[in-house]
Amino acid sequence: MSGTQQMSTVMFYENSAWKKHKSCGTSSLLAMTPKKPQQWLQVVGHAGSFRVGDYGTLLKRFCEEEQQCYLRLMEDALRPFVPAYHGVVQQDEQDYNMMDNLLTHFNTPACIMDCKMGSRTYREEELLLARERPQPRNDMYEKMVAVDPEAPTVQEQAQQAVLKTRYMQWRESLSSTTTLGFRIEGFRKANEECHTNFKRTKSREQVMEALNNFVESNTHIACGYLRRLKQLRQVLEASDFFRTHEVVGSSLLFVHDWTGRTGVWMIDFGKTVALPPHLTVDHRTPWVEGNREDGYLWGLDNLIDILGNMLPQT
Ligand code: I3P
Repeated sequence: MSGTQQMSTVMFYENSAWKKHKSCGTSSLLAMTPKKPQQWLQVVGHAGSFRVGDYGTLLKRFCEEEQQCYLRLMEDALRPFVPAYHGVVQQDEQDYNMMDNLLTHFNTPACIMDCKMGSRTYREEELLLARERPQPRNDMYEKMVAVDPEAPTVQEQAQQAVLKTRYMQWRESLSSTTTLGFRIEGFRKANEECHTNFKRTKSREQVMEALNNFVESNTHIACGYLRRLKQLRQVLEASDFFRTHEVVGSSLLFVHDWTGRTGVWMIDFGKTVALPPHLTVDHRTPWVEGNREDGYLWGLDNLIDILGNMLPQT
């Protein structure tokens, strides 16, 4: 089901030329190999968004929305479930948000997985913008036809371009985002194999197969993840931050190593915004335009359920 990519396609070196510069994109699943500080690996997300910081920190290209989230999260019950935030630093005239490198306490090679949470991966304001000022994109059209040549409409074929929101919705419905409220973006296993071909991983069975592959059918690891996810759910349900924010495009980063140590953290808050004061969301109610629901907890419920079903039933 999932394809295997060579690491050379996703490995970056600190001094290599960065191909893409974005000020506010989400980027995930990045790891630094501690024994080789110059060597980076990034399995999914925007290339060029990260740098190694000093003292076990990670520098992520500055994004004000993300900074605001981290500042609030440092004061919230969710603090143990996000990387510690250390402020803004500048390198080569570029600002970065500095945070803990979550892999510091794991043995190498650590196994890492990125799950994008929620039933929606674009903000409501992006929809409004697409209506007011449509900007069809050829790169997204190309990505779409590479997966399914039949997917574009006649008009999109004529334009050789699709709107970003249309592309994002198509990605959601192709994967488990729409059916389960989360999707696997990619993972790296202990043997350094990277799996990133999950665009069509949609059913519970397919997701379970991929998760099993990631944990290599190790019930101790699966159990560790399950425990941590249940703790996270409890804290999310009590968190002021969570109650008052639309959490879109955010991921859960899973890490384990050969000792059996496991951890899960919330990362990527570039598209997470505070709700207007009169509005609250429960993160489980289905989204209709205007209600700002993101399906985050619905996705977490499903993830917990699937992981639980991978363990021997008692
Ligand atoms: C990308 C993915 C990213 C999105 C990016 C998409 O698609 O949806 O989440 O960035 O948009 O291209 P894919 O995974 O199929 O490659 P944002 O979450 O920051 O919107 P972009 O090309 O505008 O960066």
